[in-house]
This record gives sequence, C-alpha cells and structure tokens, in this order.
Amino acid sequence: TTWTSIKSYQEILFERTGKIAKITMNRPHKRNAFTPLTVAEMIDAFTHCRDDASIGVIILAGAGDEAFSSGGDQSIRGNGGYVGTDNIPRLNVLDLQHLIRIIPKPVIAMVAGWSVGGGNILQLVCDLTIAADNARFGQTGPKVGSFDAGYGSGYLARVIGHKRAKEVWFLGHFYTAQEAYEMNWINKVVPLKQLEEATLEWCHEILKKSPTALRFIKAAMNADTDGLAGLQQFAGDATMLFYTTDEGKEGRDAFNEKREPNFGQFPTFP
Ligand code: 2NE
Repeated sequence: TTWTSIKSYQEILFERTGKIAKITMNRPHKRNAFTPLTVAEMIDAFTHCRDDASIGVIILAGAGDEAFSSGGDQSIRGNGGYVGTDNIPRLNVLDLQHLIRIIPKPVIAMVAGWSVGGGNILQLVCDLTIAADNARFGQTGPKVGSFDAGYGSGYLARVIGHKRAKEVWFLGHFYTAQEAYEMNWINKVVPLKQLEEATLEWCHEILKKSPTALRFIKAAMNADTDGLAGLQQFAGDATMLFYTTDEGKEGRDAFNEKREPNFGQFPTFP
C-alpha cells in the first residue's frame, strides 16, 4: 500500500491512500505517549478528515510495533494537566475523544503493542478496533495518580460491562489481545504482520456502504450513550438531511422572497 502524506506535523503522521486516512501517533521512543502538541495535531488532522469529502474512513494508529499509545506523557505532567511549550496545563485529549465520537465517519483503531492509560481510551472511543496479537490493553491511572471518569469509565462499562470495567481500573492488569477480544473490548485479533492489511480490508468494505447510513448508525449509538449531547449530534444530522429537501428549502426561499411558505404541497408520510 502506498501512503501519501496529507500534511507534516511534529508528533504525528497524517497520510492517505485513496479514501482512507491514517493518523499515526509518532513518539515511539516513549511508546507513543502523547503531549498537548500530539493531541492538538491529532485534532487538526481529524478536523481535516471531517471536512474532506474525499475521505470516507479514518485509521488511528501508533508508530512502530511496540505501542499504539501509552497515554499521557508523564514526564510533562504538571499541576493540573499536561504542559506544552505554552506552559498551559491541558487535558486536551478529552476534546480529541469527543471529536472521534462526533466525526460522522467510521474511525478504526489499529493497535499493535501497548494500548495503555489515555491511549487505551483513544482506542475505546474509536468505532472499531483491530489489534495485532502482540497488543496489550490496560488502565494504569490509579497507579500513576490519574483517572478517566468520562468515556474511560462510563463508556468502558457499557462496552465490557461494569464488573470488568471496575476490574480493569481497580487492579490495573494488562490484558492480551485475545482476552480483550473475549471481553468485547475490541473487534478482531490478527497476526502482527497482517495488521494493516486486515484493517485496510475492513476499510474497503466500509467504503462500499452508504456513508449517510453509516453516519446515522454512528450518531444513533452516540445518542444512546451520550445523552442530550449525543441526541444533539443525531439531531444535527437530521437537520442536515432536512436542508436537502424541497420542504426545507421552501421555508428558506419563502423567507428570502418575502412570501408565505407553501408547505401544503409536500406529502406527509405515515
Ligand atoms: C506502556 C508500558 C507498559 C510499556 O512498558 P515497556 O517495558 O515496553 O517500555 P518502557 O521501558 O516502560 O518504556 C519505554 C520508554 O518510554 C517511556 C518510558 O519511561 C521509557 O523511557 P526511557 O526509560 O527509555 O527513557 N514511557 C512509556 N510510557 C510513558 C508515558 N506514559 N509517559 C512518559 N514516558 C513514557 C510502560 O511504559 C508504562 O506503564 N507506561 C506508563 C503508562 C501510564 O501510566 N500512562 C499514563 C496513564 S494516565 C493517562 O494517560 C491520562 C489519564 O488518565 C487521564 C487524562 C489524560 C491522560
């Protein structure tokens, strides 16, 4: 597969092949631990993917075979967050989690090696996860004085069940790819050598499907788990579709033409 760079960054790679984009956390010397810059760059790349109609599916990965990500870079954890060159303590990975949830295109985590801490929450919030057989999953927060009480807890409990989610957080064990698969934490386990090939295969299958249907399925599941914020996302998609109808356009046109709208001309389906 030939990957073409979309944009150059300092701490991530952003590439594409056809309609598939790949965002790769690129700090392998630290097991792809993220800094505020890594996260800001990922937010920028995901925003590009959201706006670019020629991208249909996004892969999130870690550079090398050793790790997907080991979470927040503890060496720059300051007082109240992770501190970058602007000296502001941030937890901007939470904004990234939200963006991955609301982006109206499938996001697939491609996991080789360690998927730990805040890095593991990133794979959790992706729509699908394909892991290599060398992948290991776990939450270390309580060991290093941290926790994710948002998607990392409530959504994890939805995905693997409350008992298992508490076990993951209370004990801090690492789970093999096969164990994670059996817990419904991830979708598929493949030999490391076949990881990208298997992920691309799923991407190509997804790209044959109706993007609007996929968008609504994703938004519907968000609506179920994210409360009013999820419903807002779903509702926004409904508004988008309504804007494409003659009935929606009649309201706009009538206002602009300073006349009464004629909505009676449109059928009401049962
Ligand atoms: C990931 C793990 C299990 C890998 O172990 P191993 O033995 O394969 O590698 P090693 O030697 O531990 O790591 C290689 C180098 O990467 C650095 C290490 O310090 C080491 O550096 P050198 O000794 O070569 O200089 N490294 C690895 N992870 C790092 C990290 N997260 N921050 C900074 N440097 C890191 C093992 O490395 C491990 O357990 N890592 C720590 C996992 C962790 O606790 N992550 C933070 C959880 S909290 C979080 O992510 C978070 C949150 O809870 C809420 C909001 C936002 C973030």
